[in-house]
Amino acid sequence: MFPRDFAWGAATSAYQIEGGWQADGKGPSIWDTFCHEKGRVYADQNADMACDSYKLWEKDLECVKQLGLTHYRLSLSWARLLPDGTTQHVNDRGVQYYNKVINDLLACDVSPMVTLYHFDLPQTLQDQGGWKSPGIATLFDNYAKFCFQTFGDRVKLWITINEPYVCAKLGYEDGIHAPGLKEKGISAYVVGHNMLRAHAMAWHSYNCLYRAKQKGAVSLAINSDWFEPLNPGCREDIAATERALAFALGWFAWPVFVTGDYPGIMRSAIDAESKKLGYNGASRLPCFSKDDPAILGTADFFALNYYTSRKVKPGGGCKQVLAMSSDRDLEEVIDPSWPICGVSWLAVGPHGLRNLLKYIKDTFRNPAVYITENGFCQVGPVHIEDVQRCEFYKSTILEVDRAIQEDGVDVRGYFAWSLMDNFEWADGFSVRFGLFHVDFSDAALRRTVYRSGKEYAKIISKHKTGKWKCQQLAKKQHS
Ligand code: GBH
Repeated sequence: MFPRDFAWGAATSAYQIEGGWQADGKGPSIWDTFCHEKGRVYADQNADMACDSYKLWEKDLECVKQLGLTHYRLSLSWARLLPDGTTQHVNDRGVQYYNKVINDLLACDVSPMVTLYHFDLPQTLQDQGGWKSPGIATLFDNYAKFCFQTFGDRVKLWITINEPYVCAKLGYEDGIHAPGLKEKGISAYVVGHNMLRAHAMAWHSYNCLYRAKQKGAVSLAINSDWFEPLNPGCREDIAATERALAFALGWFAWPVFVTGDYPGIMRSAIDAESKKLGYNGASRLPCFSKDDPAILGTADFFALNYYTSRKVKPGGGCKQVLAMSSDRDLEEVIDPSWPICGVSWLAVGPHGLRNLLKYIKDTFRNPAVYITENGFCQVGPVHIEDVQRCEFYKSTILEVDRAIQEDGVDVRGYFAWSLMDNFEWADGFSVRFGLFHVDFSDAALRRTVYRSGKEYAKIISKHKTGKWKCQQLAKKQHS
């Protein structure tokens, strides 16, 4: 029982699939640099080639068609379009590539959802300070306007930035994503701040310059786990859970959807910790000034990337170091009954997605929601008959159905991560999220559907409605 015109999608991102890292005038990105350093990525792998989608796009399109998707979410490589990051120099062959992808999708009745930034900053901009520098917001805005101008006649769903949380925390706090910095307790907040400013500028540009003509919608993709108290009767565990949600979902959703500023819980936790450690000076969590673009209201829908759940209790406040983990001060527990799949962080509590959707409805003023990523991986020997992942998709989509029918959440679409196996960041090719298997040892990088891909196609064909169903029916009647 899914709403009419529900979007049934799958997602990928440029660096994870395209390869062609130096092809046809593309500039390097921070992920090219990061992967070419020793010891950064599993087995020192890189995505110089990846799924070679820059050359093999038509193979990807076959996969999209085989699943019967109504939507395909992809990201643009900033450095492929603008090799030095600025609009001073446009790489026409990059433009041609994405034009072909978008046009081919539309020719098959598949709507593109396009992400402008999925972790791959042009290296030249990193060299000028990257996301730590306030000037990045204007550079991003220029890039965004260029993309709206070039592709917006055909693209109606835009994501500015994918997972600012991951960029900030894994890139600048933990150092396990590019650019690999470990400036604990400081830089992640600055980066998150500049990402919000950049996102808001781009949204305002779309709103003022393109919306009337192009009639699309713009948001940012926010990732969050579902959190619940370890002991639901314990006040400290409940407070820790609120803190966990504020530091993940709230960090970006609260400013955009509720107040234009960070959650109070987050600021007071950070400031209290600064005081405890004798850290003087301005709040480590930056403040928005009157010169900043208004942040509140800069999303036309809620884009959620959801993967996993945690139980939470207080951390005990005993770490005497400057770090986000000290600010959050909590301990996360995985319920042993939640199925795991080989990566330490991904345990599936199928109820988590439904709960998070309900929480979003109640906390962020009942927005239209697209689940822009959700998935389950396999690690180790490949199983084309991936029964566990079939179960995962069935039970998860059932939870989405319940969120819509029973909780009244306005969910507009679901995007599986990912269309095909690809470069899983620091885990390289060792972790497979695809609905299609990619044989990375085969020169042709052959794509083969998994059983979970077939299962997802079945679910889609059972539920899809609207123009897609009509067109299918029309085709049937003609043949
Ligand atoms: C998404 O992030 C990304 O958008 C996508 O590109 C990626 O391929 C997909 O997930 C699958 O991972 O290593 O223990 O520090 C999802 C959110 C948050 C999940 C950070 C992994 C790392 C935990 N991610 N988390 S750990």
